[in-house]
Amino acid sequence: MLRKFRSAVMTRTSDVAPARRLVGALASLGSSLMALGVLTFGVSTPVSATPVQWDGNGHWYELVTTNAQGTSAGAIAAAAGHSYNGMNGYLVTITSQAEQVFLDGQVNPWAFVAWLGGSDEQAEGDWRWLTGPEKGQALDWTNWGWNEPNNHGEGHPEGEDYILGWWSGDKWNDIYDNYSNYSYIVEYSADNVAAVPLPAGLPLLGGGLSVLGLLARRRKARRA
Ligand SMILES: [Ca+2]
Ligand SMILES: [Ca+2]
Repeated sequence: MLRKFRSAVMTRTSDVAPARRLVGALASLGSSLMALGVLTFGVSTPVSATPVQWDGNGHWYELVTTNAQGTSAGAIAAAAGHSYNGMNGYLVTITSQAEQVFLDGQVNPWAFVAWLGGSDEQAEGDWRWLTGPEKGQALDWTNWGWNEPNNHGEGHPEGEDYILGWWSGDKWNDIYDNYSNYSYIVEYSADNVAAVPLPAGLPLLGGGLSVLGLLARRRKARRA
């Protein structure tokens, strides 16, 4: 069955590849993966594998698969909603061959087509990471498939400004934002923590001091 699913992934030839065709394979694959203890929920809801840590950078990675069609923007938001061991999640950034190889072997060995956190939405051909500690940085290392990125965008005049990994083998393809895809990978890094909020009492304290100051000024004004 794994071979059948991988073959469905590998035989796609165009940028408007039939994602729906993959859903059947995905659904049947889900039960097998659960039987293997890989996935933790049924495929009718988002499923995710247990996060796995890579020795190369200490980050953790989690494959999330859902039967709801998701855009790149949706995947970025969804990934940001994940947390693990106190770390906030972000849509994965793959910045080296070693990271790609780890993900291929340990996180997404089934080669689910999955959103990555890069884009050239600001300037065509200027690929940048939108997520994680690398946010705003150029993609120094890439893993584009043959003839990609091609900004093909058939039927999408806005072109192709986002990235799907494992499009062909483990290779990347640029694609339009609202392409319907079913999987993404969440990365967790201690470098990606939320801004430390003000202690809850401070705004109240500040407000209270302002009120006291106002009352004092009023008292003075009455005395004058
Ligand atoms: Ca990364
Ligand atoms: Ca493309």
